[in-house]
Amino acid sequence: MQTPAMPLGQLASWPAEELSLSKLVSARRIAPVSASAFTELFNHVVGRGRWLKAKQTRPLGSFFGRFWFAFWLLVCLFIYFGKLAMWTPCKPKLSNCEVWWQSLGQAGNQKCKHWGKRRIAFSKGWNQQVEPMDQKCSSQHPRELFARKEIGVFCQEQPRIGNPYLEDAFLQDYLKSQLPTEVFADVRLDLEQFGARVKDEIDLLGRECELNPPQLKQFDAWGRRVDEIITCPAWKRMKEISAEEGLIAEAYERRYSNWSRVHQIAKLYLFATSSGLFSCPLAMTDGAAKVIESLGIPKALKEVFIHLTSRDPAKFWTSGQWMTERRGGSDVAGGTETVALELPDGSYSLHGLKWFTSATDSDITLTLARSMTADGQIQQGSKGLSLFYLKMRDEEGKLNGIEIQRLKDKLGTRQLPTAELLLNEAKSLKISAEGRGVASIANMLTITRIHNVICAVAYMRRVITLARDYATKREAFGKPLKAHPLHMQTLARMEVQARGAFLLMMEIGKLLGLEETKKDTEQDQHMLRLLTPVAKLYTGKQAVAVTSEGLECFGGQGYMEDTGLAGILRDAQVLTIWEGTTNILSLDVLRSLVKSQGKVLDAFFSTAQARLKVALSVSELEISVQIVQNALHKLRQFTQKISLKGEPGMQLSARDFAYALARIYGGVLLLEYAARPNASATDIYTAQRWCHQDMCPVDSEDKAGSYSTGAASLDISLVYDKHPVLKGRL
Ligand code: MFK
Repeated sequence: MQTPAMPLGQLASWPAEELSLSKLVSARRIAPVSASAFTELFNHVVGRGRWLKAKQTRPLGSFFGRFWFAFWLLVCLFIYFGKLAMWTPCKPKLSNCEVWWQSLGQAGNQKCKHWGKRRIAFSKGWNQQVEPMDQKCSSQHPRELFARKEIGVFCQEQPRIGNPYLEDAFLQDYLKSQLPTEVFADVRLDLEQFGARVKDEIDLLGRECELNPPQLKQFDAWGRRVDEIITCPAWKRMKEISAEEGLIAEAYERRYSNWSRVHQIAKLYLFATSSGLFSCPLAMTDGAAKVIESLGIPKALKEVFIHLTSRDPAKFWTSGQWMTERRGGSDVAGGTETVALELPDGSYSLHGLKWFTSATDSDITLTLARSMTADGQIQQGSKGLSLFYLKMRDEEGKLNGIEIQRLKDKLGTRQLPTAELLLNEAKSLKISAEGRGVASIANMLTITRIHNVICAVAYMRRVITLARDYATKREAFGKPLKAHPLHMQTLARMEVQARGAFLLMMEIGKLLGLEETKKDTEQDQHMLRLLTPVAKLYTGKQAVAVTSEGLECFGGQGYMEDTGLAGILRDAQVLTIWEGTTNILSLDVLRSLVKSQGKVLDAFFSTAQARLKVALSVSELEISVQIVQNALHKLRQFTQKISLKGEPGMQLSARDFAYALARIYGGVLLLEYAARPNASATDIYTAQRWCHQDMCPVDSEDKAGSYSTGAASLDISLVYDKHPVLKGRL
């Protein structure tokens, strides 16, 4: 029901005690008020207000009264806008990318405002230090604290990365202790500058790659088949940066002789997790350059080699490595169906379907195919495979007899174009001897497996860096996470794994550098052959374990995509399958044993024993050295025993055997490192902690009967236990 309009004049007759703001407002609402009428009201209030009436004569009262009215008006406005400010959501209006990664020191300067009891309290931006809000708010009324319940007032400061070189004390100390002084001076400077670039530029580009995955445009607007892989500008920029920084060139220029590989690996290690997966095409580019170099850089490939190892972004090429077909990527010899028909000019035309091809936007690729003889014959098996080189596009930019069927929909590595390709008259060059395809591409596999190790160690380092930073910012149960011993124990265990893996990675880098500068011994060659698959399989698995543990350190935030954390685990998962699964790599360890007639293992035992002697001089390391020596002894005994059982027994123990090699050699390297003259207490602690794992799982599993006669059939029974259909097929 509408209240009858009240003439404003009537108000003048009201006693001052009965006048209130609400009444005035109500009067303003119900009666049409002109400007003059409001002036009349204003005069009435200031003229007849209780306070004024008591204290002032009318002319003077009019002046103070106006002042008083203006004052209260201002207060009302202040309260009104203050409340509005409090309701302003503290959720940054930035893209996911900006919120998480740009705010790692650059953007996301959003304010969370809070109306305190006596003053407006501002929490700081996402990229600034936030004081504990609960202390500030403790005196506030709960209604005010959560006036917008879905937001509240608390914003957790996110973890951040700094210059990855400067933040990695272990890397710095390692390089200082290993590199010749003058090399270290150069390398240190380069890595520090590169680390700054990773922090300020590359990391943001990497995040952009993640948020803008590649797309396939198969047809143009007029129906023409174009098969264009559209990548984001950040991905293209990564290619330029890779050239500018000499991420491949460094290894082939060899300006630091055998130490160039260590330098390159350190740089790739800093690059990998921020690279938006550009680490993948770089791995294959390095592998292709290695294959061409190991072939003596044939005349036909000289230009290609120059492009692959160029520091000029305009000239730099990347390479793919196509090995996987529909029948699978492990059994390459059994699964490769692609055929190569020789053309009159001596080149080849390839026909087949490549099921997974990574970084398909690369400039060139190396791939396997079976040469077809003039009478249409092809040889099956490994001996029928040869290695071919081809360019992706011709001079006009047209695809070289290649149709891109689709881009793969992957769990992780979404930044990276992975495609399924149909080769239909793809013009190529045979670059291996006939039937030596697998042996020739093995050079590429060695390099890409080493890159896999680099990425694995880098992922461990990244998640630890973020988690340890977060532990200083996140509070639970009244104190920061870093003050909770159990949380710190978890991080310390991750750190031990990362350090052991790091030393394995660098050891391989040293051996590779020696091999490439012909400074290696026969023992070094055996160690490189053995340690490459060992480190690849072990670090790949550890990367998944450590990144998974690392995500847990962020609670639910670690599971969120927009934090950028979940992607680390998704991406790390590929490291166990790229370049061979754990089991395939375990079998490769056995292959190296068989091919070398046990010499790789002899090299392993003698190198390990010799390096352990250094650590014996440090009393705090004595027990750990004994543990490793015992493990070596058990491993030797096991090897002798299992070799009598022949192939099946060896296969069953292959994975545990490889794990034993990784744990033992990781222990050897950590102990030796902790025994150097200027080692720190944490170096010693790391070595001790590492050696408390099961150092020889192949021995424990053997004692548990895992390789006994009948173990394999028991495994089958367990896996298919009472299965309604499959059990009957066994
Ligand atoms: C971030 C970094 C990541 C990098 C990104 C790259 C993305 C690209 C993704 C991929 O392309 S994944 C492809 C993954 N596929 C593989 O890694 C292959 C896995 N399968 C194997 O490794 C098999 O064991 C293998 C293909 C090697 C088996 O083939 P065969 O023909 O049955 O092997 P065989 O007959 O034992 O060996 C043939 C020759 O190669 C022998 O030489 P000889 O003829 O002189 O005796 C072997 O000694 C030699 N060979 C095999 N593996 C070797 C090797 N030589 C040196 N090192 C090795 N690892």
